[in-house]
Amino acid sequence: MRKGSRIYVAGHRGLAGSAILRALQARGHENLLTRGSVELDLRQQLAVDSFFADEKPDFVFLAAARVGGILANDQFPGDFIRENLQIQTNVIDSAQRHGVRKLCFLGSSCIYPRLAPQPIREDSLLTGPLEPTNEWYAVAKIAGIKMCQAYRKQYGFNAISVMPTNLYGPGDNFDLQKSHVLPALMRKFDTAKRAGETSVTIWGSGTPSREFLYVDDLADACCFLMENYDSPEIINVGVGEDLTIAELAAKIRDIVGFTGTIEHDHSKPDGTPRKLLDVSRLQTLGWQASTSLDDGIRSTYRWFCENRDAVTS
Ligand code: GFB
Repeated sequence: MRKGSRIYVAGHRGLAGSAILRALQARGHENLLTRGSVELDLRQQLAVDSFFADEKPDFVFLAAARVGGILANDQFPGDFIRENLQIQTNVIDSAQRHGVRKLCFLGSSCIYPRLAPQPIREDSLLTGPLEPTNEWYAVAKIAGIKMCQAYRKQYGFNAISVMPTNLYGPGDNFDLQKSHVLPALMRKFDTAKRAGETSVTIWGSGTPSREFLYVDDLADACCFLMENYDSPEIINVGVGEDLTIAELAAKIRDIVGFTGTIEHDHSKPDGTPRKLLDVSRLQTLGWQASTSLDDGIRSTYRWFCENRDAVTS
């Protein structure tokens, strides 16, 4: 990517897309293309195709997706499978037909089998049953990976697929029903501290483990891979270590400064017991995450406090 290359970030208002946009701007890229969802509905094939025909981007980061936490995935399976299939099919197909030089597709660690050996290597894909709470989203993302591979094979289209672990950071979704665990717990502890409450309830048993990647590290990895990786094989992006939800809750509680107790709502799902990514392929290429979980949570909490009214209304 040259400084003047035309680079389209699909999903630039989302958690991952906004971080990729920041990373590109910080690297001095000046010819960045973005469209909000009102201006360009990526679920509409004709609209997407005329956008690519008119704007002719050179590079595409496909970070647009319908995403959500464990409950949203479980409650809206039809929306998750349909919208993700629509968005990625339209963007990948139009990108190939209108001469995009390279596309980076963002997947998710939930594409791997529920009980994949840990840490999860890239070759675990399609070796076993998926986690039921998010299989609809996972199947859509697997279709996106396969479409990138098929378009490379048939048309020589340079599309790479990047599999991030659970992301968090500034710009996350803090809706208590739809969000992922980290922003949800941050909001719950912050609300309880400010209201003087004595306990906070978290979902499930607290025993599942998750790995968390700060979103600016993901954006850095995506730029690095756009520059340095040309392969049909998927590649994991993570930090290489995980912790239980109970440990995460205790950490966020301490950073937020809540002093009460933590209760469990066992009627809510635990989801997959563990999903730690094997990041050795990415490390061999020369990239590793640089933000510790403590620093990442602190900076996300600062952002949350500055934007509390907007993100909790
Ligand atoms: O982050 P999360 O919603 O999604 O939940 P997944 C992770 C774990 O945190 C689960 C627990 O065991 C939840 O039960 N948890 C505890 C909570 N308290 C809360 C809470 O207040 N809110 C939420 N959301 N969780 C998602 C997939 O799975 O991960 C997506 O559904 C995607 O498809 C994403 O892949 C990265 O890690 O279980």
